Amino acid sequence: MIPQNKNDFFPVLSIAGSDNSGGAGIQADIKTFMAMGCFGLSAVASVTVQNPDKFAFYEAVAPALVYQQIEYAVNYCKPLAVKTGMLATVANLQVVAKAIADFRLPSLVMDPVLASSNGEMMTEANYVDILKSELIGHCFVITPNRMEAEILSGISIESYDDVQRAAHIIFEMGPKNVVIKGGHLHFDNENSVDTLFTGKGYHKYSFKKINFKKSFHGTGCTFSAALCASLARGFDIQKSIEYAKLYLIGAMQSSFFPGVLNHSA
Ligand code: PXL
Repeated sequence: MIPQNKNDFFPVLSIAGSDNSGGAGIQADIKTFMAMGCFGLSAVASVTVQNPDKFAFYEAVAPALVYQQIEYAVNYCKPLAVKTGMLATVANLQVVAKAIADFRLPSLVMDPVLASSNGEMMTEANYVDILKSELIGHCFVITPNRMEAEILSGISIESYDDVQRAAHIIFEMGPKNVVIKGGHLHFDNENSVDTLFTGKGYHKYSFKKINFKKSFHGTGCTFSAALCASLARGFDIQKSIEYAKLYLIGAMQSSFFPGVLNHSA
């Protein structure tokens, strides 16, 4: 067991899918954790075959194997924060909820991953229902994009008021905080606006939009991993969102290949 009394050692755990093309999923998480000074542990919940242009195939990892990966990781080194990404099946949602309760895992950041930006729906039919009934209540923060917020809340998001309504509806499902990411929202032509709802109030994070030749793969994974890393390092939810967004913007601005985030800027 790695000792936990050092104030410069920040273990974090990602339970997510593998992206063989390196930009999203667990690969993005580990790169982000490392760049933000954290030690990345992982449990692979699904394996995808894809590149940024085409999502070809995925297979879920067996639930017992997901549980054991978590068990062996956290028994070795207790994470200060945990992130979930593409869990892929209802059985994996359930086993992750069980592991979170069994091992009392702290500061859960859930990227709900209901669809990938390269087009494929990646989940089973009742995935959303089970996510709502079994996992969302464990979350310290959930980070849906526009489409995911629409699916979770059941409302369509056409205005900024709708963003706030959706955040409120999702909050009622039990997470301590909701962040609706602004990447797919186009009410403001100048800025990309992320919205946090804490139950007490709304906070807007407005950053000037930057136009890139090619859109980036893995921005959602990177944002939630950076948020997880900031929480592990002891920042509160508001500062952690700000740092996560700044990290993502830095990785976009320093990109040296179109569409590929640079984690070593
Ligand atoms: O960005 C969502 C996402 C999450 N996890 C994996 C992915 C993707 C998108 O491609 O491949 C493994």
